[in-house]
Amino acid sequence: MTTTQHSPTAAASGASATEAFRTARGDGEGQVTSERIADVVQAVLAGVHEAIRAKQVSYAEFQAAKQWLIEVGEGGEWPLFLDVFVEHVVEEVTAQRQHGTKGSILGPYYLPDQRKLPSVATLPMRPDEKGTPLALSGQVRDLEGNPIPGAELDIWHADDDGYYSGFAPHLPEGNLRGVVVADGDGRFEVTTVKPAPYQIPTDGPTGKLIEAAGWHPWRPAHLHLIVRASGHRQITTQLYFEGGEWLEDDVAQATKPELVLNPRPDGEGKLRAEYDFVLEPHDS
Ligand code: MBD
Ligand code: FE
Repeated sequence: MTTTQHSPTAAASGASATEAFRTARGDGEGQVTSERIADVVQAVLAGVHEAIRAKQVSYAEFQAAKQWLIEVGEGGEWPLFLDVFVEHVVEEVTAQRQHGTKGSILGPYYLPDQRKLPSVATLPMRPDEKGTPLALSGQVRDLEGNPIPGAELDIWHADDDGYYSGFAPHLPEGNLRGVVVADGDGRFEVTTVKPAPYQIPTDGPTGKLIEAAGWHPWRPAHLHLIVRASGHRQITTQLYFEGGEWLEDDVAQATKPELVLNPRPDGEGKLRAEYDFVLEPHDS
């Protein structure tokens, strides 16, 4: 079977991402005052107006932009587009006031309520799951270096073809997703397979824009994690792979040098990587 035969379409994954956002948005809920709306939206519009003047945008270009915006909505690609091109700056602003392990963007493919797993565990996967086995082990600690017993690592990532379960119809529900509960010493060891780099679907409006602009549609291979423990601020982050393709040129600009794993082969066909997480107290 060729990859194309079971490739999820952009529209299918876009619609799923929109649905996932509606049913379970993570951080970011809360009141937005009318003063704040006026202030921020005015600044956004002023930026657009200035770009139109600076670039001398024509009516033909304005209509093409309108057509494209309509298609992004119809394809359900607003979560994809915004998370790829905008979220990294919101994360950057948020991170200015944070301590502990560096965060990164959530992205469009988080799904809550995945299977809870013990501290030493293998993520749910197909019996014939392709890819290099990868074990990630480490410890969750507080800012003083004390272990945090029972901390949760909510993990999700793409498979060896770059697809996410829940957003690609050919994948079983919950594939390569799980919530690993650290032991009494905050330690964990989760086995999975190394994800492939992620390619923005080329058949949807976001992919078409990228192609028309002559950019590339790739994110480096990455693991997504939300690390949480009661009394502590949860960390949304991603881990990358040393030397991986697109690491220095992520379309979503979401990499940080502190978030790069250096996995070593264990001599038995498995890669082993270590990463320790540091959580700060809640509301600090
Ligand atoms: C991804 O897998 C991702 O992590 C982000 C941020 C955007 C699109 C796809
Ligand atoms: Fe991702």
